[in-house]
Amino acid sequence: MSSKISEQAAKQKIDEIKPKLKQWSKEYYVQDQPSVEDDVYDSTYQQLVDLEKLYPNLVTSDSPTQNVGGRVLPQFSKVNHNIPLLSLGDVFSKQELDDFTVRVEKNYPAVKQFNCELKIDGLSISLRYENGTFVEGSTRGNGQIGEDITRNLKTIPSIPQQLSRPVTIEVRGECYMPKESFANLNAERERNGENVFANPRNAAAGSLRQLDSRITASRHLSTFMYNVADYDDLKTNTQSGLLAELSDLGFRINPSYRVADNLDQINSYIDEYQEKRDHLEYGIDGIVVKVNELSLQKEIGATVKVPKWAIAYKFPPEEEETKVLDIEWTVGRTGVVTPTAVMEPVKLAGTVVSRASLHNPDYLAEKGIRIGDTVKLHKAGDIIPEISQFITDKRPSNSKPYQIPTTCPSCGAKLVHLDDEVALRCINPACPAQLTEQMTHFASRNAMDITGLGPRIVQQLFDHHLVNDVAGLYQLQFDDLLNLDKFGEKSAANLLNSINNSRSNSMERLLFGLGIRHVGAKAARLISEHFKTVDALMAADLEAIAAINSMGTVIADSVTTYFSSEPAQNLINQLKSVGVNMEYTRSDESGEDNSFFNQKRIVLTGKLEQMTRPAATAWLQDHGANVTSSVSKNTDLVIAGQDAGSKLTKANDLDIPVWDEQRFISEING
Ligand code: 3BA
Repeated sequence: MSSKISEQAAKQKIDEIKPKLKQWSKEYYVQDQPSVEDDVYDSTYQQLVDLEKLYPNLVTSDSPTQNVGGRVLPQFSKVNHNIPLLSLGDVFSKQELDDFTVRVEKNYPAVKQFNCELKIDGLSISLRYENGTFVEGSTRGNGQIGEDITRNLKTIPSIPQQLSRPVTIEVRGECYMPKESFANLNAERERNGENVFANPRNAAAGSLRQLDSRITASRHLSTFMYNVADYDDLKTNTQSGLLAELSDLGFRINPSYRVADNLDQINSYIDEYQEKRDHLEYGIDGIVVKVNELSLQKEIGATVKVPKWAIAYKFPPEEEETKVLDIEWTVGRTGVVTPTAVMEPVKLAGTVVSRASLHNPDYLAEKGIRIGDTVKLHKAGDIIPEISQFITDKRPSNSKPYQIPTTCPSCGAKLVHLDDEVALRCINPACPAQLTEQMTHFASRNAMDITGLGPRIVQQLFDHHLVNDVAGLYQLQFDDLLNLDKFGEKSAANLLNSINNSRSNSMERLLFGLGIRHVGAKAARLISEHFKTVDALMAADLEAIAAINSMGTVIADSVTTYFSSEPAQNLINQLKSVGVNMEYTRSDESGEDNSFFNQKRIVLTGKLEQMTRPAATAWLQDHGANVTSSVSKNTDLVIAGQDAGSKLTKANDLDIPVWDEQRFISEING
């Protein structure tokens, strides 16, 4: 920064910077949607610090610099880190990594080994234990001051409440959201018209900063610990030994660490995990290389902010250029209208990609994407294709700004924004797209499980005016169906048969099938188990529903709102009159309660080859199993596919029965 800048120019610049920093801070903390990288925030913040130093009279009390700790949310109490959490220096090429190791080895010839670790795409946390008991957990914050998130961290299964020895210790590590949970969470948020998280790290951060820890609990977070602060009783003198010791104490550690004796071994570690990263169940954005010997770490020391004995090598981003051919708008079951970019297919991180969600009109407008634009595609959290930017100078000269539709692509009704939602919605209750989506959901496997009633048939039923709503399914006649495309007597009979069978489904299937906002299969089951009949549920008040298994008010509110609406009441009456069962009869359902899997806690891990993971999960849940994501002493069975990792190791350690996929399949086939 030039010290010659005039006071007037400085003031102008400050006025320009402050709102930006405030906006970014809000995006980062409140909306979990940072629009700029951390280093942009940091350097802009530094600019402000410099300008204010130059002209102290320009410092105002509302300046972001006057808020010690900078980006700390007010709702959580602050935690002072007695030993600060440093940051990691990073490099982006193997040359720079080479420079790092050469420099270290030159200045400290005693350095012989480096420990290589995966760099988990998560959020740094610090956990304090007194005499073996978990007492306080916090975020990294700015390294000095973090937020007290103890209550939320207590909901994470991999964080031990009690260690194996009564030690007083503070440990640091990464809290992350597995890729699968991230994809599921974003898909659900998109269906509900909510903002999606940009990556698993933001999703983890957002989940940890919930004021209601039940929400944190529902987010399937996990942890890997890798560092110890403030502990004199270490039995090891190496980083690799420390990881093993942390594991002994009861912490979850990432098993993929490796001690390297030279740069070649570091490089092969990098190459190996750059290959493997797509198959890991968590996102990594690089690897961390640390001097292995703890005494040497101490000797080498740190600059103000970063240790000089460790460095992060960041993987080059996997990006591909392609062209936007079209922007499609689809109407979901709840009326949310979402744009999808359709592109020329490209290969990206192992799969061919041609579509990427543009989430909502705000997002689309913000990115400024137009049809015909050349764009860069990457995968958020390594799995969800996303447009990262468009390349302005490749924009065709005749290109026009994209016009966001104002009417529903399905029914033509005017689209609206509810409250201050970013989502655009069609609120026409008779919108055909919504009705077909609702019916498809109603018929789906975890709902009424009507085999043969997929989206194409549903569409035809509406097109032929054979149904108006899901109750209409139960009045379909054999002859009606014969008019459908590619429908013979056999398929008509089969469909009628499965519709007929669904009449006697237990209540939780119906409740889930109604598609009430926030009521997933699990909530539907808990509610049905509790109230036993739809009538009892409809008569229940919000508190009674919220109290079930501490379900909370979000779901309860949604349920009571739904049943208080007239169309919903009419639908229930019609379903009753066509003979659909309204009672919880689950224990009577054949094969379920006496299924081997009933009430068992089961963990799936590794790659399944003959069925997808969601299909296996659905099957197990249908047979009464509780499918969980982490192995503990309460786990009854682990089903391990190919390349199973730490969960399998843990199951073996805990003597938990393990099946391979073949064994599972033969059980399915009876
Ligand atoms: N190792 C992040 N810092 C890490 C202990 C040092 C460190 C990290 C690391 C400073 C990862 C900076 C924030 C911090 C605890 C400070 C890792 C990872 N080691 N494997 C060397 O997997 N993301 N991050 N966290 N102290």
